[in-house]
Amino acid sequence: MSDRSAAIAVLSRQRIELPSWAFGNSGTRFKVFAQKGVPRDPFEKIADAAQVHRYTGVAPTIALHIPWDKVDDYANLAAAAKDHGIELGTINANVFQDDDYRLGSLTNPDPRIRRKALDHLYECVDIMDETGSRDLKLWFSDGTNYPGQDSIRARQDRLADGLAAIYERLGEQQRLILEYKFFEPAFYTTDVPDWGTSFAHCTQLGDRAKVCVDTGHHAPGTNIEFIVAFLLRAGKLGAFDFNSRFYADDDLMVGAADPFQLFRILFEVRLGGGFAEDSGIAFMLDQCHNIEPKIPGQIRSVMNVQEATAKALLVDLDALAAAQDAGDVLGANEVLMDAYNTDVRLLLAQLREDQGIDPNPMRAYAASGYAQRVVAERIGGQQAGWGA
Ligand code: LRH
Ligand code: MN
Repeated sequence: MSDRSAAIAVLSRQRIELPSWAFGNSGTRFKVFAQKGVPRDPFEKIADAAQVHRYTGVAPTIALHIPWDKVDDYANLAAAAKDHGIELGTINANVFQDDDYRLGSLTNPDPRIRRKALDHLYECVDIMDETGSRDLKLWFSDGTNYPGQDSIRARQDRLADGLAAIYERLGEQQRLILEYKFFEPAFYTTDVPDWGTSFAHCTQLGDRAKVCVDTGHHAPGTNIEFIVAFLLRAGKLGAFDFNSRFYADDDLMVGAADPFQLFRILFEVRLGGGFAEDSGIAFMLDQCHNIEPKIPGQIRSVMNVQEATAKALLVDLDALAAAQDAGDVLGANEVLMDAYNTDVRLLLAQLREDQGIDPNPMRAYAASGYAQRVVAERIGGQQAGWGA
């Protein structure tokens, strides 16, 4: 099978999960800009996510964030998603927006606060039981701002105890995905600051604990594809939160700031067997469209992942291995750059036609009139947002 037909096989079964919060208003500490037509509840977020799947064909699930997407009946929400042709995906816990978590959640010196945080995580697993979701994604804003504020070691002990308790609660088919981030909102220590800390905790917990690589959560200059290669080799890569950044956790569209980095990351995913149907890796977007329209922003982001994936799949592995074995440094680099410099947009347009969808998703969505319709319909009510 040529690289091209193998690439088309992988691309046709690619699945990219969308973040519900990308459809709500978002911003920075300076301003959260409200946009007309933004969803007011999880049902409208699902309707918008379904538009992205309708025009890309590869985004059939939406990740929820609790309590941002809290509803009385999650089975009803799952049914609404099905009516829109998509499904509910990863459940994201939120122990970073309550005054009680000022000094931490699972790592808080106060056992009463640790208990409160754990109860929220238990509630999230209850929700997974209702939605049929496989993954509980945990990101902890926990950390300190000043040296001496708390014991780094004691906080790790508390974290390990809390993670062990929630891991114990998971069902056979359920997984815990532990996300790391090197700083913010804490500015001295962060309790899960890097892949090594997440990897160590996940290894201690067991097989159903995996690491989440958020591409915006590394110190500048970090070689993320090395981390991906290492975690794949160890069988501990569980998920990606795709986005891009020029400076910090900018949460910009994936591939927008550094398309070459995204290509290098996805090439390591290919080499590590991450595109196999049973790899179990969740490819998710985690972005905020602070100033740009949100649904087209998600469509463009999905297309950026498709394009980087296609280029990674077109690398001539035999030629690369031959050059590497021969110590031909420039030859090996050229093989990779040839694939990266390949224009794959025609291949993807053809794939979409074969899937029975418009070859140009951005143009098709713009022509659908959906954006104008929701602006006209969604009058009043409380627009969704981070509510930070
Ligand atoms: C933290 C994070 C995490 C989510 C949040 C929306 O920065 O990446 O994945 O919970 O963004
Ligand atoms: Mn994230």
